[in-house]
Amino acid sequence: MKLFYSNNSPYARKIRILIDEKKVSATLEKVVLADKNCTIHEYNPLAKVPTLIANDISIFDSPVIAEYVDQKSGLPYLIPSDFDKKILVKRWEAISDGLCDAAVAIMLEKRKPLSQQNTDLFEKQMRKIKLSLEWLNREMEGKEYYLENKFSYADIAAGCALGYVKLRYPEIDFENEYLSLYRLYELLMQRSSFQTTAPEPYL
Ligand SMILES: N[C@@H](CCC(=O)N[C@@H](CS)C(=O)NCC(=O)O)C(=O)O
Repeated sequence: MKLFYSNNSPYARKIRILIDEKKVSATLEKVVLADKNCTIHEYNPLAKVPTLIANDISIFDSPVIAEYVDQKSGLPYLIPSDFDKKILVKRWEAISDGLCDAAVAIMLEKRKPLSQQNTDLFEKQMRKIKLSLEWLNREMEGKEYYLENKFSYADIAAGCALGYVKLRYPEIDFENEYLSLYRLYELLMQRSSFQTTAPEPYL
């Protein structure tokens, strides 16, 4: 299988971490989305990363790719097969991805000339970020990992969102405002899969 990813994409980082954690044999191809010669649209009409090529089809978006990679790579499964547990993990992924969506929306708006920027958008998206962080933090209280205190794809999804929010908003004081998330992120960053995929400033 082949994964197209870009350096700081939090959605693609989830899959890179999953591939690493599950020791999947895959080719990782970095693309630069802003590059005019980027050919990602040939594999994904939405021209987004991550995109996975496997068994002669392209697979997107990240929640679908994660299911595919986890199922095809065998034990240990990081997305539980038990339906109720799986829903817990997938809703964590939904909040985490939504957190990233809000952070990306603000970043794209900031790239516009000042006169064209929509200040209502900043407020609306920032509220989503704060409420989601509060929500995730509450759910993590008293736990080491989210699901049954065992490392799972829920932690990967939240960890990637936290990494991205920390990159874009270094001023957020996680240790004082979201202590349970702070602890989770510190724990995750001890894993080599998180260290080798950490987002880089200014990319
Ligand atoms: N829901 C998608 C989001 C993927 C996404 O938006 N990726 C960004 C990079 S962080 C992208 O490819 N943007 C290019 C574009 O929207 O044209 C997923 O989870 O895979």
